Amino acid sequence: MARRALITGITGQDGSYLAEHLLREGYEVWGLVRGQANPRVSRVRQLLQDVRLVRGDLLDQGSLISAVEKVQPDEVYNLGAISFVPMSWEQAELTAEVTGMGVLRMLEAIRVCSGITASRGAGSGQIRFYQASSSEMFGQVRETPQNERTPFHPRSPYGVAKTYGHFLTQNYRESYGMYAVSGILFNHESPRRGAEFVTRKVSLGVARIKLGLADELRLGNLEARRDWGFAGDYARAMHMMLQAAEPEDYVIGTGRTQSVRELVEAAFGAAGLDWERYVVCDQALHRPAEVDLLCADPKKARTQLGWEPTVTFEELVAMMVEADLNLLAGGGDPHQDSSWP
Ligand code: NAP
Ligand code: G4F
Repeated sequence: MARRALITGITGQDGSYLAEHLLREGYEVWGLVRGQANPRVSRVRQLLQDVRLVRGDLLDQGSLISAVEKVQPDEVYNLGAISFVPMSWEQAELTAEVTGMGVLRMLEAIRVCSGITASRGAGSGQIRFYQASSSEMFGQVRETPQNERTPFHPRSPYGVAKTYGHFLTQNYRESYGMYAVSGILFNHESPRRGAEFVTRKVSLGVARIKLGLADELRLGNLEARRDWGFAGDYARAMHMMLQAAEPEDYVIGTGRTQSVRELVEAAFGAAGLDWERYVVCDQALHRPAEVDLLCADPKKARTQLGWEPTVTFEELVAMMVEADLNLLAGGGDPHQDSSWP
């Protein structure tokens, strides 16, 4: 019988790549979707026709219990979150509820449905749980590069909520013997990335300027550095983590770091444009507290899981610029578009 996976955040970037990967691996894939008329669900229905959908919300404990009871998954991937860092200052409480408390509700749903208590721990054949932890937990970094033992110093309500979810996942593993792991993933991007994140904002900006649809691109802090990889590679890592004999946490990243300025240079360069003619620095886009430098040490994932990234930073930027040139030249709308590449 096919193994069954339940994914929260199926309408997001990572949910789509993970669902594709698991379908290729022969899984029966279920996606949790929220709302009574969520417009992003049509995107999932078009791209991922073999994915089954179940209604539920990370804010609603009962709905998660019902979803786990209905799907009877072998693996649960908790990707659902308020994931845009600036929004976490504007809606800090909602971020804590979805991105932080949502992890507790999902773990509780698994625990209750599996009949696990402190005295009767999880046995073999239990549901395996993956939590989408983030390099934002490192925040004001204590060392570079960052590995699984680097202390956390989150710099946003989002980072704090992720840190709660991370420690809670570890705690359920230790308290109940559950197979619960966190992937500490560094920034990963693709042509399916939300338009609010800097890589996609830049690739869309470049495409608009190249096609004569805009004449400037307003950005915030150009000096921040990130370790950017391709989302498809990172979805593969999530699955690999849940196949390991022992439940452990892993850092996933490329080990290279680039500044936003270097990203901009590469993206405009890919379209044959000089960025300095178009980019406007806007103080209003700076954050109350910035994460200045992220750079992964993914050695553990490489040696224990055999995971390697396959797409370089330069290839990723070129892929995103090309995809957005094609999208906009074809009259597509990145905010409405229901056909993902
Ligand atoms: P994304 O594109 O922003 O997707 C977020 C998903 O969360 C969407 O499917 C959204 O569904 C869902 N969601 C929001 N509120 C929810 C709720 N109340 N109940 C259930 N689902 C809800 O994010 P992503 O880039 O794919 O990232 C996936 C996960 O990895 C997130 O947890 C993110 O924080 C984490 N992460 C991402 C990165 C990265 O670089 N991409 C790095 C580290 C960690 P709707 O369509 O219903 O809004
Ligand atoms: O693309 P970003 O918004 O991503 P950020 O804040 O690093 O968070 C992403 O990666 C995390 C993993 O480390 C995830 F956990 C999280 O869910 C999300 O996927 O911003 C990247 C950098 C920041 O330093 C920001 O200040 O780009 C800088 N930046 C400069 N101008 C900008 C802009 N960011 C955005 N979004 N928009 C700008 O105009």
